[in-house]
Formats: sequence, structure tokens, C-alpha cells
Amino acid sequence: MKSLTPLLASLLVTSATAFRPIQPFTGHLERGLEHHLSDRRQETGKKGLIRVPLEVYSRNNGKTELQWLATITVGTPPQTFKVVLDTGSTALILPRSNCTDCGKHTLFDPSKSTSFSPQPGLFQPIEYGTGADTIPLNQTGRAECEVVTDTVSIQGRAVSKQEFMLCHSYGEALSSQLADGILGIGFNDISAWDENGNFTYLPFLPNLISDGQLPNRIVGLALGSGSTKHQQRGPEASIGGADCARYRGRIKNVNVDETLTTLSGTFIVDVQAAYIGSRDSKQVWRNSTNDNKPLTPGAALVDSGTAYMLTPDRQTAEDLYSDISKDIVPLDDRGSWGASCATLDKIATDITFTIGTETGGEVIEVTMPKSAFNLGEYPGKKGVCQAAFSHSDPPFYEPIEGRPAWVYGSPLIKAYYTVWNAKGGALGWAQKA
Ligand SMILES: *[C@@H]1O[C@H](CO)[C@@H](O)[C@H](O)[C@H]1NC(C)=O
Ligand SMILES: *[C@@H]1O[C@H](CO)[C@@H](O)[C@H](O)[C@H]1NC(C)=O
Ligand SMILES: *[C@@H]1O[C@H](CO)[C@@H](O)[C@H](O)[C@H]1NC(C)=O
Ligand SMILES: CC(=O)N[C@H]1CO[C@H](CO)[C@@H](O)[C@@H]1O
Repeated sequence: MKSLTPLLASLLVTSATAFRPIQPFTGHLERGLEHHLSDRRQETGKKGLIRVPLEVYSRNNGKTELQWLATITVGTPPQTFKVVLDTGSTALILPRSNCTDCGKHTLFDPSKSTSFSPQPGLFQPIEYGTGADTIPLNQTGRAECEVVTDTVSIQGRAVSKQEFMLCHSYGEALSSQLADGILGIGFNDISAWDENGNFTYLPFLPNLISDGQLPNRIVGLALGSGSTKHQQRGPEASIGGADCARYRGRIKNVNVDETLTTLSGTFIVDVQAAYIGSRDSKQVWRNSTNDNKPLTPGAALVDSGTAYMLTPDRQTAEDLYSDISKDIVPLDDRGSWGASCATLDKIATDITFTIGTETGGEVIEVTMPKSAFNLGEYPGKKGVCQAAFSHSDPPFYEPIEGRPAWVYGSPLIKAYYTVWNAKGGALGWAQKA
């Protein structure tokens, strides 16, 4: 779920003139730490990493994987919820017992929790630019929520008085998903804003760390199925470190784009190029108008809560698909593309991206495998399947520098063991074990 902070919302949804002051980037990212921590096996005892089994929410008999859900409890006695572990946002949101448009979700009933506090009680809308479906939203998903506190716990690690957003209205995008709520594990240490619009409350993971219950801000994600022996273990998150049982070889770390990532609260990497097939085959996208000039990279928001890939604009989607097959055509007015299911399976191809910057970290190639190219049957269109890339209309530009921006969702992320290192400012990619 790509959450739109008040800042981003004003930039992306309304107009760029509604610019709000932002907190400047302060402090230096603690690079290097991740290597030390992630390559050492941690015991699962208190203060070590937490292994969280994830449940996949899918469609089309599992062919279309939409989101991965973790179980948390909230309140005293505990009420249990399934939440999306979402790298595209930072807040915890849950539906309130009086919600009438929250679908079939388990609702949090504050009157049944002795540890609940209605404070600070700020009302706050939260908007998401992508939802739990493969079809892009035609408008942002908006929930109406209040900032409250209660005890929040995952796998026995609990934070008392955790601020979270309790929503009395969910809107279409959120009510239609299977998850009850969203646990944002994005980049920033911000989960909500106070009445002045200042970034204030600490999200769940930073609170666990400051409470001595978690070693660091590293989250490892093993989505999709493992390649061999760990297939039976199923999808899993490790919170507080990378789990070396789930990957092979070295973790290649790409530095996040510091400015954009800090601004948006989500993991944004620089993108140099896109290729159909491998690095040696046809280049379809490169953010440079002139080969003599230094390359100005595009950007990509890497988002575990989005079930598809988004190109920066319609032209990029057209270029990409016209080089693959003329059979791939627009399926709706939302930016979805596809072809007959049989055709799409036949022409499915790897798509490779060069990501990272020369200024630090590594520049690497990551590949969305052709097995992820076909998202499965398009809802309501029998025999027609959706291709992994949709375009964004209006075009999705990242704020400030106006660079073309991609969204990399789970079709790419699930092909790797990914390591999300907020404090180290890096996003690691390793082969799945
Ligand atoms: C639910 O409760 C909240 C907080 O008390 C309130 O603001 C909201 O209007 C209520 N919603 C409904 C649908 O009753
Ligand atoms: C978005 O799509 C939904 C369902 O397809 C429709 O009900 C709604 O009116 C659309 N909204 C806009 C702004 O086009
Ligand atoms: C919070 O916002 C107010 C009003 O915009 C501002 O005066 C104040 O300095 C901010 N506080 C912090 C800690 O940033
Ligand atoms: C080809 C292309 O999209 N070039 C863009 C690269 O980024 C700059 C801004 O940083 C844009 O102005 C170019 O249009």
C-alpha cells in the first residue's frame, strides 16, 4: 500500500502548489551496521529477531498473490487481527467496532480492552495510492481514523501505549482487502501527525527497539515460495534482522535515495534502466534524453503492499508492451494491461532493472521473473489475464525533483529475499534459499 502522507497527498493528489513544509533530512544513516547484524544468526529469544509466519491472501486458486498477512494482537485481553506488513507506509491502522463500511473484517472494540486509551484522540484521514488488488485505484483509498493508544503485540513482543489509527470508516480500497488492517513497516520513524501537522508518534518497530525488545530496524521478507528445501516453511518475515536460513549467498545492498525516502517515509531506490529479458537484451527505458549527458536516474518506490508493478506513465507501459507483443492491450481505463490467458503465458518474459546509484552502495540488476508476468484472470473478464505492469494515470512522479517513478510491488519483491534496513538506508536483495 503506497501511503500518501499529508505532504505526499498534497503533492500527488491535489496540486504541487499545495506544498507543505517538511522536516529536513537530519542525521546520518547508519551504514554498515546491517552487514554485521544480518550475517550473524540470531537466536529467537527475547531481543533477538522475531520470525513471523505470513499468510498469503490470493485469488484465482493462488495464482494471483495479492498480499502477505501477519497476526498481531491489540488490547487487554488481546484481540487478534491480520495485518499487511507494508513497506509502503508507516502507521498501524485497524477498523473500529462502530465502522459500517469496513467489510467483513474483525473490528477492534475499544470498550472490551482495559488498556485502551482514546488519547491523543486526534482525528486523521489516511490515504493510500495503491490498494490490495491488481487493478490500480481510480481514486485514492481513504480511511477516517482517530489516533489512540493500546497494547500492541506480535509474537509475544508487546508495546504498551502504542499509538495507532483506529478507523471508523474504511472506504472501498481497504474494505475489499482480506487484511483487517495495515502494519506499516516503512522507512520513517513516524506513524501519525499531531494537530500542527508535526511528525510525532513512533511506529511499532521503533518502539520495540527503544524498549529493548528488538535489536534493530531490519526486516527480512521471504514472500512467495522458497526455491528448494524451505518451500514447506512458507512465507515469513524476520523482524530485527535478516534470517540467513532463508537466503543463499551475499545480500546485495542498494542504498535508498536519501532525500526521497526520508520525505516519503517509504523505500525509494534510484532506477537507471529497464530491459526486456536480461541486461544483454533490449533496453526499453532509461532516464536520459541525451547519451552525452550524465544519467539522471528515475526512481522506484519499493512496496511490499502492492500486488503489481507500476510504470511511471502510460508511454512507458506502451513502449514496454509494444516490444513484447502487440497482443497485450489496455484492459480498462485504470491503467491495467493484458491479453488472453493462453497468449500471456506464452509471451511472458523476464523484466530486468538496474537500480542503485554510483554515489554509494551497489548498482545491481534485479529481475522480475517471467513466472510473475501473468497476474492471472482479470476480475470479470473470463479468459483474459492481466500483465504485471500497469501504468499510472495521472503519471506517477516522485515529489520534489519531478523524476519519473516506478512502483515495484510483490511480483518483483517475492522473487528475492529482501532486507529492509531503515536505519542503514539500504534495501538488500539476496537469492532465496
Ligand atoms: C465511531 O466512533 C468514533 C469515535 O468515537 C466517532 O468519531 C465516529 O463518528 C463513530 N462512527 C460511527 C459510524 O458511528
Ligand atoms: C472508481 O471506480 C468505482 C468502481 O469501479 C466507481 O464506483 C467510482 O465511481 C470510480 N470513481 C471515479 C472517481 O472515477
Ligand atoms: C510543530 O508545529 C508548530 C506549528 O507549525 C511549530 O511552531 C512547532 O515548532 C512544531 N514543533 C516541532 C517540534 O517541530
Ligand atoms: C527520458 C526521461 O524520462 N528523462 C527525464 C529524466 O529526469 C529528468 C528530471 O530529473 C527529466 O526532466 C527527464 O525528462
